[in-house]
Amino acid sequence: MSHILYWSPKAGSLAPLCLLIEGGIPHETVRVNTAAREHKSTAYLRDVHPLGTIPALRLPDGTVMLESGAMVLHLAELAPSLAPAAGTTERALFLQWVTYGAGTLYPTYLRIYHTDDVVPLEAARDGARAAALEALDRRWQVVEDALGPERPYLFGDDVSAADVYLAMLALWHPEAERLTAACPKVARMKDAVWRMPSMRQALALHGLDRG
Ligand SMILES: N[C@@H](CCC(=O)N[C@@H](CS)C(=O)NCC(=O)O)C(=O)O
Repeated sequence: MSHILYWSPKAGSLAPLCLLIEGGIPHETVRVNTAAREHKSTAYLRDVHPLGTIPALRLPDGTVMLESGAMVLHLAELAPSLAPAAGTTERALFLQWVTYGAGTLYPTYLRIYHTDDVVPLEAARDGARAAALEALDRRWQVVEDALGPERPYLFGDDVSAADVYLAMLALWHPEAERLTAACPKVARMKDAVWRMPSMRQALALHGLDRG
């Protein structure tokens, strides 16, 4: 059996798919039709993801893995060229950036796009969304400050799985021009990831290759 990635167009499956392709890891893909609420179906909740979210990754032995950040780290282990060597300072920072994406940036987007999940009072949601957007600015600035002046990626000229993950998260920014103006090095990193043939394929599957 190969890996099976459960995906949908606007979900966090984009980075894992790019890494499966880039790493030459045998895989299949299963589209989850969120418009038809397939991710909340009894079968999906029982057999794939108990919280009904996307992505999910079925490993070759049939075990289902949750959490996009963990998938990124796992795939970088299967394709070692996608991460700095274990035990080095660069590896420590690689782990930091993937976890930063998963634990700091991703939840900020959920505050913007799924405000009703975190703010029960409808009248408070606009304010909460504005506060989340400001938090997002501050959180991207940390990545901006870490990127070097000339070379596109976190670790110079060699792309890592952390760049791919952060590039996916940059795509989700609700005001792309605001991010590019405040964080030009983040925008340059995303553009470099976008030029990878593996990302072009992943974008095409997700229907995001126009623009
Ligand atoms: N921490 C999870 C978050 C997954 C997540 O919230 N995915 C969103 C799409 S990006 C989703 O499926 N939302 C649908 C819902 O919550 O019902 C991960 O990183 O995999």
